[in-house]
Amino acid sequence: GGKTVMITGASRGIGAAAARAFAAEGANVVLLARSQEAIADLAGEIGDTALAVPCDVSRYWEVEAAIAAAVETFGGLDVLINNAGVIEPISHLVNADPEAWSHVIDINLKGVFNGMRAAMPGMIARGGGTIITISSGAAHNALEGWSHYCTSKAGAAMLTMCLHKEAADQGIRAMGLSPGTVATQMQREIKSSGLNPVSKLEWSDHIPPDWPARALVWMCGAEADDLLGTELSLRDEELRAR
Ligand code: NJP
Repeated sequence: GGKTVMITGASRGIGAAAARAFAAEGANVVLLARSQEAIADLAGEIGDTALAVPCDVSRYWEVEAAIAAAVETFGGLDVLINNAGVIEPISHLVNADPEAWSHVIDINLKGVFNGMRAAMPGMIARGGGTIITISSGAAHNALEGWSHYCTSKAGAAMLTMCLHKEAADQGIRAMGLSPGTVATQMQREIKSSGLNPVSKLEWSDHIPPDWPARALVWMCGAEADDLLGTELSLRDEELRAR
């Protein structure tokens, strides 16, 4: 069979588009998210080469169990896409709810660590693998009301650099993808928040989820090796202009 690709946050948006794109390339896809029904429906649509595993990436043991299920079903894991992420509640630091703030860090940053930590041993044992983490223009720009999100994405970008430093020589291909402003539920939440750093963009100017999905497929090939330890940015000039 083809290679096996695990995608976190596969219930909708960029993750669901990535699942379809990898499946179209002949890969086995392992779909993780909290919404059981959505990932089960997507797996049903893709067929026998898809496995849905309900998982909250902020819980290490759930991620480890999901990887064990992937290995049991498909024989091993070749690619991990750390895509799961949240942005709500958007709020200025002065009003931020402390519990909610750290919950975002638990998903967007600790969740990325959880995926890397759980996937690495098996990948290294079988000669290597690719771990791509979804970054953001917000990793490199301070955006009003987004302190939790910016901090989590900056940390996740650093985790990719650390992973590359420690494990490139063991065959781990670590990279980030900053997807630009993509038409997903997250952007609808941002639009309705009143604290929207890209509010000038029309919905039709947003990148379709299929673009980052196809970029992820390309990044798994040797053509992308110049990107190892760094990230690829798709059209984030809207943020950079601020
Ligand atoms: O957002 P959305 P995107 N455990 O809301 C899942 C980044 N990004 O596709 O658990 C496991 O449609 C959630 O599933 P569920 C962004 O930061 C985006 O835009 O069922 N999964 C859903 O499948 C994020 O890292 C833009 O609720 C969890 C998915 O995450 C990635 O792109 C720009 C979870 C979110 O789907 C995908 O976001 C940018 C958990 N604890 C970066 N919590 C953009 N859209 O413009 C959430 O620079 N999920």
